[in-house]
Amino acid sequence: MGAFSPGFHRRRQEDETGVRLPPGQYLTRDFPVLSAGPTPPIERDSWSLTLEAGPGERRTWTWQEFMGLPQEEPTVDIHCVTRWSKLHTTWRGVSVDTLLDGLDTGAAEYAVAYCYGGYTTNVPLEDITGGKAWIAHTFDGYPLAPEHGGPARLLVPHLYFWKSAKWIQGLRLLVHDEPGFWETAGYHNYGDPWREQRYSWD
Ligand SMILES: Nc1nc2c(c(=O)[nH]1)N[C@H]1C(S)=C(S)[C@@H](COP(=O)(O)O)O[C@H]1N2
Ligand SMILES: [Mo]
Repeated sequence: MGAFSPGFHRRRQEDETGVRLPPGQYLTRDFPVLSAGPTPPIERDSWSLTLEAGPGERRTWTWQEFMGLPQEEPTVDIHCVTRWSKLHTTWRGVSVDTLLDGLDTGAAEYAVAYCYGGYTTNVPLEDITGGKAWIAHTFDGYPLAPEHGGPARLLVPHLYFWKSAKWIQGLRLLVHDEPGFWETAGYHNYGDPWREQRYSWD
């Protein structure tokens, strides 16, 4: 008999409520910090969020305006490419749909999230619309900690967590795809954890 029974394997792939994990992931209860650079200091008073949808289609929200938008409280599973997953995480924030509401997105099919500190990441527009992505400012009932992207981060839980840009400053909608920081450094352009799209060759 092998050292690992099928039962053991199954317990590693599911949490106590039977939720399955994407291939190659393990469960963690803590919240690791993964940043390509230092945490940028950001005051809420000088923070703003910008949506660039094309010439003449540009919206900016101050912190107060942003917090005045309709808020949602998603509970989602998150999956980091370094193989940890965290299930049933609770957030509060504004749906990207709310930011785009009434805006003419024209021929745009892609988006780049750009951040205080310079990080960028690209996502197809359809992956951040239709209730699939938020600009989150609260985690587990508390204001999002600076090392986790506070004041606010993008949350795109159905893709690997590097797509969830911390310290988000804006979203730029594009007609052509424009790979971001990790995507130009060998990570997969799309990053679906269920298809294990970790690196560009996956
Ligand atoms: N601005 C910015 N956002 C970022 C990163 C970064 O370095 N800078 N790292 C990404 C990566 S690789 C991961 S796994 C997650 C980590 O988020 P966490 O530190 O809150 O766990 O943030 C993503 N968002
Ligand atoms: Mo990551």
